[in-house]
Amino acid sequence: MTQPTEAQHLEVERRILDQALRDAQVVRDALAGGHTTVVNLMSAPGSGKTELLGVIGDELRAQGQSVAVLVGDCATEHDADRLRSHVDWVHQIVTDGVCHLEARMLFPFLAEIGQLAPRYLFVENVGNMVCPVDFDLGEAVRIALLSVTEGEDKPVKYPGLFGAVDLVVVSKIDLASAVDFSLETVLGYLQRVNPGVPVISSSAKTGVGLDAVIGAIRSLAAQGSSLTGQGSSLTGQRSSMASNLPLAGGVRAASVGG
Ligand SMILES: Nc1nc2c(ncn2[C@@H]2O[C@H](COP(=O)(O)OP(=O)(O)OP(=O)(O)O)[C@@H](O)[C@H]2O)c(=O)[nH]1
Ligand SMILES: [Mg+2]
Repeated sequence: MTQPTEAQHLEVERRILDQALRDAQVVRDALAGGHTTVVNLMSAPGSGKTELLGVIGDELRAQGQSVAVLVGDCATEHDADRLRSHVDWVHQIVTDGVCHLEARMLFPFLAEIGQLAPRYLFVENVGNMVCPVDFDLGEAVRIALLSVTEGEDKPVKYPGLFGAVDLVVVSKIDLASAVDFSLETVLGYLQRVNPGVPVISSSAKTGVGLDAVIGAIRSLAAQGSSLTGQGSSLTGQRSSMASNLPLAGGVRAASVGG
């Protein structure tokens, strides 16, 4: 059997990504009427996505905003179980080993979410710093987490992810001194891959920075993002709106040192 040529391989890839774009539009169309903002959370495994969503859910609900979550993992329903008491609606998507979520995986839940019409639908992507970024889920806002224990250089090692988000949350800031974490170094690296991106350091355990994270999400949700809806391979096309967020400078200054 002959091997596919490079051109054939690229054509298959292009068709898959085109289909993924059409699928993302289905999600957008389904949720547009309910004024639901879809937020895609991406990061390495264990960087604190679920923990952060729990405290964000508590706070947004206290502010009268309804919150739904779809959470992706290769296996187990652990994260959905953890979030159940913190949000209005949650469902686990088990990908059976697939390293990212795709918009079509959201289809079975769209009717129910559409009826609920939550103010926010957070989608916790599978923990992975490479694959998720290529798949538009129909989100309006993209957030990357970087926990202090991962090392400061992740933005330059994974520019595809950190270059394609509206907001970076530096998580687990309560552990910063234990690992000699330098926020200044991270800010320098982020400046290279995503100039002007808002950066907020926070701890889901102590509550530091949470108000700022929620304020940023609300602000981005109100503005929308010009990053999304442009298709996959968003690297380098980050939103000029995000860089204009009023919080950017203040939060950076406020967050230094946790
Ligand atoms: N000290 C500290 N620990 C945290 C913080 N946030 C999360 N953790 C802990 O870090 C571990 C991983 O947190 P998760 O929220 O499960 O991380 P995740 O990104 O959802 O992980 P995956 O879903 O597996 O990708 C857990 O033991 C949390 O309790 C934080 O702000 N400070
Ligand atoms: Mg999780």
